[in-house]
Amino acid sequence: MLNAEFNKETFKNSVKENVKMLYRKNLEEASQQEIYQAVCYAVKDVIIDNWLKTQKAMDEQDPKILYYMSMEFLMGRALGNNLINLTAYKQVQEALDEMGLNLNLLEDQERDPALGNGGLGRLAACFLDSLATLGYPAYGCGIRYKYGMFKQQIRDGYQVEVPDNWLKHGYPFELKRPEYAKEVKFGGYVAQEYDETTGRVNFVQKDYQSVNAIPYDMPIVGYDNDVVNTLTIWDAEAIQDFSLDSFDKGDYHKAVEQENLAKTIVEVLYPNDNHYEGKELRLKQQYFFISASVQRAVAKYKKHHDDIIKLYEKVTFQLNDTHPTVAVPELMRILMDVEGLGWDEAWEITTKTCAYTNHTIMAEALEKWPVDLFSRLLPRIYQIVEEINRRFLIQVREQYPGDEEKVRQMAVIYDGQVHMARLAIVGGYSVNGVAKLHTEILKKQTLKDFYEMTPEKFNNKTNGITQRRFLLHGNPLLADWVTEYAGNGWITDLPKIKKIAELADDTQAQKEFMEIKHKNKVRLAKYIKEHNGIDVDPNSIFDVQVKRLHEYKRQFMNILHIMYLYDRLKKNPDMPFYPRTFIFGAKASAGYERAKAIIKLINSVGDVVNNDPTIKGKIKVVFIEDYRVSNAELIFAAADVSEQISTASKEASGTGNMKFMLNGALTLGTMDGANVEIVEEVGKENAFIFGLSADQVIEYENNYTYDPMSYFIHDQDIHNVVMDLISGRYSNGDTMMFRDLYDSLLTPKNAPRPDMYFTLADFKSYAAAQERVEDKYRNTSAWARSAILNTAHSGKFTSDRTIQQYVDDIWHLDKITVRK
Ligand code: 26Q
Repeated sequence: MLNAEFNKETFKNSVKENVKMLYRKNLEEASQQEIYQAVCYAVKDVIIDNWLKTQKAMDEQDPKILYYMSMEFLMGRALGNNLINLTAYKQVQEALDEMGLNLNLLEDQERDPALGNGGLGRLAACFLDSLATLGYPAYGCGIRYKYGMFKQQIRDGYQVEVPDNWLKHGYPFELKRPEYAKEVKFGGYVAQEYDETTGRVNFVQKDYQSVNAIPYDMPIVGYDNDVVNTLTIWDAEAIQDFSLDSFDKGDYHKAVEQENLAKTIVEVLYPNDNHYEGKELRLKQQYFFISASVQRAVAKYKKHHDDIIKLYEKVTFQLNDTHPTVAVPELMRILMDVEGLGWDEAWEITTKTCAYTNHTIMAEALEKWPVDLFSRLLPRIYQIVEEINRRFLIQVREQYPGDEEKVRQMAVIYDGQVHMARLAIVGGYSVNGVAKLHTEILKKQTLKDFYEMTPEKFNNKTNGITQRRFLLHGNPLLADWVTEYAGNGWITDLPKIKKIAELADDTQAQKEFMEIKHKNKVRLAKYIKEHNGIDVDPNSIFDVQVKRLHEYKRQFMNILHIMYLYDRLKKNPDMPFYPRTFIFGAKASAGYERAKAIIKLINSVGDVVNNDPTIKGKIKVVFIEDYRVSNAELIFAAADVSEQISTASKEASGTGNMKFMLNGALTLGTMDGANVEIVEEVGKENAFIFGLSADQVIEYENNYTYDPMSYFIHDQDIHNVVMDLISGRYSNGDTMMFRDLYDSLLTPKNAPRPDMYFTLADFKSYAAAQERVEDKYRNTSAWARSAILNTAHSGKFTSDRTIQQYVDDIWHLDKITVRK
């Protein structure tokens, strides 16, 4: 471990040597980027030893291994995080100081590896951190996208997407492992060939195209325990380049096609969040990384075991949403076509190996693939899915004779489409939701029929976050303060943070806590000044909504409320008003026009409000460009108010809510997702809860009884604020600019109903909750007390707890021990 063996002088020398070796420069000549690279290689040196030791321990101890299959890993920067988990952060900071270098500035040289969209991808990253820290043997399996989540620029108030070429300078922590390459086959047809020696019929894919999947390993450093796990991400290379051989055979075209396939398949991450798009390339990506990962897992198992029948005793696959669901038929294929097992044996192994996590109940996110596309791209896999479906429907009809509605609701293949969630449920041993409320909705509504048939598969695993990145690294001042009063046990045992609850009524502690918050607000204000050119007052309330832009998350309601406040202030300049800085950060999926219109609205309102001297700077609206993991750490640390205002029932869990809470922000939110459990932990007097309940929303949706027009007609405040969308007030007189947003509330053109997300229904209760926020903030002591209690009661929301529950209830793993 770096800490134990850490020697400042050795480290300094290593950095100097690396600069010399990599760039033929000495320190004085090297750029910050070059020094950053040199520091990374010095750190990697230390990690490598533990990485090898962990590998060796796994070989010797032969434990059951988890493969966490995910299309997304939103890792964020590695340098700072690795130093934190090596418990070497402060020492390295000192060493660099002595060399006249600043660790924070060097950290800023690193591009965020952004191989994910939002919640689901970041959850995968937190899980890897917790798995390594708890010492569980696990691999993350994903895709090495050439371009990750796009970089967002705001030009003239509009979002512009810029490609994220994160590998431009090379990525110092990755390791290419060409010796573990796997071939992945697409297209062609399936021939049945009689094998005389075995007397069996073999299914052989012919005329296919294939690519070589090349794994790159990234180290996942556990906290202070010498464990280094691995995230494997797959790159694609052409299997044969323009060889004379294929040219001669007239396969020239095929060679070109395969070359293209390899290039396009890992080119870019689909920037959709909570929205399905049935693109062929997306399905290729899914099968590409799943086939490679399953092949590698089986090969690794076979190195130590000759009894493939017991695969599930040593291997388990967790499917992060339905995106990796082809793992089910792919494992069946390998067990039958490669390993020679019969259907029943293969099915028993597969259904004991695969487990599925659902992350959404939004209908538009449910993955369905047209049968023609699916069968053309994956002919053998499709045959297997057909057989899974055929056998499953026999069961359904046996259990519910004559009930064809059940078949409609449950068939894996129905109406010309393959339903991936149904395949994942049928093909696995566990189905879990990501917060209590979410799991209940799955059981009672979305997946009701499956729950009835196999209740034993269903379970809840409330999400969590890693306190190591989101407090220890992101908020060092608060981390030190907590440690001073409660010891450092919280770093690996977050519930220990509860001890600071004893300080909630202590005026001195309140003062210290608020001073730390203030310093973090100054740090963020500086970032905002540098990046937006806007001056914000650290004494104002920092009211923050950062998350992907989606209608159900209701950034629209937030900005409408700001328009309402501004209007009131204009009409009544002397009304009591506590200065507020409204901070937004959000990326909209590139093709999501309404989400983009909401970004434009936020920026337009900001332009008007921020530049209106008559309101004396009492309201500021800031849109932080390119919200991502690295600036998120600064934002959480500086927040007073955490906006978690989704339409109840729509946000499966949320995890930003937990990061804010950990950093002492008070939740302003609906009873949705994990907000319910946050309030349960901290007490509703330490949060601001408003709006329709999930049951009320679902009732409205089922009965079609919601009428936003009546709010518009009968409530003067609502009328005024909605009319301001088309008054030209925020658009230099252009009354059409926000017309679609206006229409969406009252008379939508392309939606089944108006105000799908109940913005007008919740508006007044949101405004009232905002008044309670202001009242409370005026009482500094009361606010500080609640803020301390939020941090104190965040113990449940560590991903360490989540992972331990997955281990206990689903995976049943044993810890590995890595010898010093
Ligand atoms: C599907 C098909 C084609 C293209 C893209 C997609 C796609 C990609 C990403 C569908 C959904 C997602 C992401 C979903 C997501 O992030 N869900 C969030 O998961 C979090 C972790 O469990 C929860 O906290 C959030 O509530 C949930 O919205």
